[in-house]
Amino acid sequence: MTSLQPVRLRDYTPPTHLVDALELTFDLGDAYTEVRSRFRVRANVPPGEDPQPLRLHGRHLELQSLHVDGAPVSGDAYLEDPEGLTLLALPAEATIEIVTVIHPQENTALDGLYRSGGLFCTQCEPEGFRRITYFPDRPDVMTTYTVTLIADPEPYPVLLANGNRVDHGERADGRHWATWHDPHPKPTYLFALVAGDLHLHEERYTTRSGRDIQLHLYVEHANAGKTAHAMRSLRKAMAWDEDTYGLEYDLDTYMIVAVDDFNMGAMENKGLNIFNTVCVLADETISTDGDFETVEAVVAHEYFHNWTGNRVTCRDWFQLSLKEGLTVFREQQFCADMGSPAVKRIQDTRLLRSIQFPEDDGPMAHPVRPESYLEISNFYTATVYDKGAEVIRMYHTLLGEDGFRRGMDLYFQRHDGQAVTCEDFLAAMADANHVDLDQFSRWYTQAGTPVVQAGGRYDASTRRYHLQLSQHTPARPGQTHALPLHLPVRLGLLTGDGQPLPLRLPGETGQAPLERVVALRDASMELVFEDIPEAPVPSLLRDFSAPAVLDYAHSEDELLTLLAHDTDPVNRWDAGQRLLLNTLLASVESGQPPELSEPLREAVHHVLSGWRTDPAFVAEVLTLPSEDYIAEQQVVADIDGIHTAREALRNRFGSSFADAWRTIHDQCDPHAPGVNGASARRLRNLALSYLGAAGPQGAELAMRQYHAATHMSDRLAALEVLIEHGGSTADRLVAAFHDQWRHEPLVINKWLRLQATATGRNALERVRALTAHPGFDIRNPNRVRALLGAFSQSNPVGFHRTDGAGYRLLADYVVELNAMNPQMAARLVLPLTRWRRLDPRRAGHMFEQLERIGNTPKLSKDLQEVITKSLA
Ligand code: 0A1
Ligand code: ZN
Repeated sequence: MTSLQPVRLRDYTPPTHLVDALELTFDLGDAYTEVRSRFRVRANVPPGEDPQPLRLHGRHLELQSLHVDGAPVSGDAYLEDPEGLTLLALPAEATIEIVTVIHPQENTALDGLYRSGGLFCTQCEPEGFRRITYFPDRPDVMTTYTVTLIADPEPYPVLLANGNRVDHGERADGRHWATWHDPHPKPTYLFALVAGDLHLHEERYTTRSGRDIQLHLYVEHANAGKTAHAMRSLRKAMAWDEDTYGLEYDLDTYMIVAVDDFNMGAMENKGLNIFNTVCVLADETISTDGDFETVEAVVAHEYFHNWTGNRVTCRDWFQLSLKEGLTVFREQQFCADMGSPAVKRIQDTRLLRSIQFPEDDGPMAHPVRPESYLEISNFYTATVYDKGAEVIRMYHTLLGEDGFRRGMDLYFQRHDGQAVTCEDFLAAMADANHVDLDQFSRWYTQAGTPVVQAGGRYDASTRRYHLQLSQHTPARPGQTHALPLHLPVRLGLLTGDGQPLPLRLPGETGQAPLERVVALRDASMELVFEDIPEAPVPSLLRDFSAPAVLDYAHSEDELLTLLAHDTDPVNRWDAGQRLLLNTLLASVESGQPPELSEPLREAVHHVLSGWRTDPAFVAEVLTLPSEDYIAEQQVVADIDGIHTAREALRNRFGSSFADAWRTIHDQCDPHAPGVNGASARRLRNLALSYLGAAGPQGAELAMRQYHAATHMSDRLAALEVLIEHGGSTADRLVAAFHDQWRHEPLVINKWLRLQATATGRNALERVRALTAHPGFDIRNPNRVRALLGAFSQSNPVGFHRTDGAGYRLLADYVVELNAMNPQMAARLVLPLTRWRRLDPRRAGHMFEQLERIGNTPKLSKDLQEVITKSLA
């Protein structure tokens, strides 16, 4: 590997030139596309100073012509290199005209202008625009766009770009064209175009101030019947943002286009959102409840970006979390309001612990605002997105609902139309509330998961409870000594039988609150609570009030009290998870089957008896911690021991509570409308999976459910049980399932995933065989994620085979994708980077594959960065 120079935050300099307006013309052809661009630049220097050279980024472009102020530019007036052009001697103001030729048909990286099915579409975030034409491709250069598309009308009747369509027509040669104008200045990464033959689902929406907006959702004709849920979600998101933040949409048309080849979930291009089909299409025959939730969340997320991302954007890519953390937080708030806030918060917590904590503990660890990168595409991570959202949530927790809103209002007031930094956001929050948040800024600059250590001492003679809280953040690569964070700890105290205690601090009079948010700012602090009648049970970091690990030695009794009585649903769930985790870890360590203590058994019965009140919450509490999460608790993961222990506990759960599971399966109504139906199916399918683990009757029940199912959630849950426990009939069902759904790519994704995650001795052979199946396509990211992503991330026993064959298989595809789609390759390789957490034999096999990938000729920057960091 050659050594490349990273891009560093500290080297940031403002743009040398500003662009006033950009006109683009795309002549979209079968063999190639010609891109004409014309823009006016102004040197961004104080009057009297000489303009600097102008850097135009560009990759894989064929330059046809280059004019400045109408005259061709001679070869010695610019420098050309593989990453772009530098114009050396420009006047202070100039008009630049460039013609390039590109080949979207050959663009397998799905970055820039490319083809998906019969469509032309684009993906420009973060640096795809430079694959379209030469331009300052950086988010702090913003301008208005006028875009003309020219294409054959028959294959491409629909021609779309950002903003409003201002003109269209036909040409003498039979081709047609459309011109779009976006009045909002934007950075390149928000540019988009689409051309193709698409079905349009059209509705109208009236904003709170009375503006009439056209909502246009475009899909391929075959998917015409699957757009209702996304459209409904969009309307809800628009109304929610008006109600919650007073934010309205700002163009006349809001467009969404679904494409099946997409590296990520969706993209918030101004007025023209491009979505992965997975995040738009939904109906009950092909989608699970989880899919419906994903569509609602992603549609809302992209819509919310219109203000947090587009109206106020990022100065540079180090500030990515400025828009992503904030938008994920807004999405979380929205989803909580649309469904169950408790269940949503539990899911967020689980995601952070199972994905982000390991990332922060591994070789790719980085702060929410990274300091350097080789390839920015590698930083669309759980840290930037989800820990970033937790950082925003902590402002909300510390400042309260109204204080947070004041900060948001000031942020928009100050920065609408600008490209800004995380400091600007923090300053708006601080200034609007007249508070000092300087220390809080460490959340942006320090990597690693902080540990909050707690210890309590009760003094019966003074009736005081002393709570000691301390924090430390372990060393991370490049960060030996972390400083204390400004960390909100939401807490309460319970009596032994579960009554909440008033939290009176020394000197306080009047009614004491039952819950407090304490700001832990030093390395340690002591809190004293008065009038405490008995040694209390502390409930700490309620609602997961900071993205931290809590280290407090709760006894089993204390956890049982919290599970049964805590007023905070996240800590009730967490107490249950800790009890199960302790049971599982004890079994892994002893090699003995897991023992359910009598009090734990009773507690589970008690939880189960409440299933009618909140089935989805009960399902969360009674879902066992994942194998990965259990492994995270060990220094060296015992892959097989964990699987054995967890399977044994599943079996025990199934048999010990069989009556309750059967009652639930009988009485939960999977046909109830709306969220109630989804919650019912959730719990009912958990019941089915436990019954399946307990014995053959479960498999029979699954068979009946499979044939009776009208909802994909129920069909898939049954098939999953049958694959694990149904013997040879499962093979026939799997084949029949494929035949039934072969024309629905979204269902084929599920079909691949189901087989990739099924355990059993021949998992690897099955996955290998599926790579040759016509339903699999290495060029399609959804298929790659469904088969290879799922196998490597969700089938620990299969993937971590001791002979290293799982690692070899993954590495084979990483190497193949290196040339084809570097972004996908760099994501797919991640499971191999965790070698330090495995036993020497497995670690050795992983290391070998990393080295092998590292030696691949023409290794992409994306992979170089991941491989170098993980071998270091
Ligand atoms: N900004 C989008 C995510 C996204 C990022 C990169 C992409 O291509 C490399 C595509 C989409 C979001 O947060 O929704
Ligand atoms: Zn986003």
